[in-house]
Amino acid sequence: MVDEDKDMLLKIAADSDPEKHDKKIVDGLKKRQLLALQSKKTYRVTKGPNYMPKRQKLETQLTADMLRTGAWKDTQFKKYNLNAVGQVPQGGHFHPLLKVRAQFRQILLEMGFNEMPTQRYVESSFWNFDSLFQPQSHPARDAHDTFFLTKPEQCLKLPNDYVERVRNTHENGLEGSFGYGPGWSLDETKKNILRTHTTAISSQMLYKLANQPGGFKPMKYFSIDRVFRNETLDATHLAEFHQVEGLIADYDIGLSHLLGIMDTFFAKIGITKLKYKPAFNPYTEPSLEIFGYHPTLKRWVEIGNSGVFRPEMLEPMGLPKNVQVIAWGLSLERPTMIYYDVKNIRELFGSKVSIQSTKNNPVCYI
Ligand code: FB9
Repeated sequence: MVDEDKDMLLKIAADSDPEKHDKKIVDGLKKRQLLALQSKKTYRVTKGPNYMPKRQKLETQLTADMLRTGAWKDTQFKKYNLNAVGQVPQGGHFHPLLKVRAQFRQILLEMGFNEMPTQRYVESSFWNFDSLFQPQSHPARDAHDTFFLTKPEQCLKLPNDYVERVRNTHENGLEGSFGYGPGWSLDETKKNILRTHTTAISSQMLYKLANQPGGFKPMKYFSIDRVFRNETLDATHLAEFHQVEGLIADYDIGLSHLLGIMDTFFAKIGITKLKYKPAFNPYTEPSLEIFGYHPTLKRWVEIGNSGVFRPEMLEPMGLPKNVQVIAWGLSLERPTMIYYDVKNIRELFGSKVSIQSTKNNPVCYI
């Protein structure tokens, strides 16, 4: 090694920073292995902003006591970790009623029925009873069976010309029927109630169908929603239940079409053996109670009610005389209790239902 190299090596070593010197000279010395570079990292520890002589537990909850006493001012809180992964939810469970409602809705949609807008629980007595030709003296209209509202006690508006036709039909009937005689009350018809059946909506939909631009067109409707009855509560009855209702409005249809559509619907929910028993509804004639032989219960079960809407209901709406409407109804709770082997309806629906897991549903409801 010549003196010049020695001098340069001593300068570089003294600076301990080769980048202060000519890169070509440094690379030449490295290449001749006269110079080996080593990097050294050093740290200097100083007190940070959160330095404290003693480890202090950081609080994660701001409590009412801290706020009340002012202790929050001297409390160190842990910073939010907004990147933390949340707890994995333990999973929830659709309520059995909602699962059966979804199944029934799918069946009816596939059968070509259109869902009615039923998201309103309060109806006037007019739409719930009078438009269905249910007499104002009918016991079902009594406070023992129906929930009446006090505020607002009366509905605000009704289609006056239609109301007049309904009044006339209630008092005088149509040709071939006598009606219920004089005394029909406008005050009574305007009383607000919690609807006792979804047929109150069916009636409004049929009225709209009769008076739509272009006139009547055949339609199939369904609804699945809550209805309210002032019932005596027991293991199978609450003051409310979910009614499932289907109806078909078309030219020249009747009882045979009704039997056919019910055969199809009930077969799809697992009941293929049906029997019918003549019954009475104020708004349908003929009316039929429906019985089905349940394959696992191995017995006949009452599964619903049905009928052909009366002309005294349809004609005042303005429907053409050769249009008939057939309809049937059942509840959601009964089939659900059977499907899920629920003995007491209070286990299924109402304020006492546990949202914890049950023997049928190992996870809680959502
Ligand atoms: O749901 C009822 N029973 C039922 C239905 C399905 C079922 O499925 C089996 C597992 C496969 C099992 C049972 N019922 C109707 C019959 C009885 O439970 C009855 O005691 C209770 N009824 C309710 C009303 O009670 C005050 C169920 C509810 C009911 C009754 C009639 C209608 C709707 C719901 C109707 C109607 C109607 C009639 C004509 C035109 C339009 C609608």
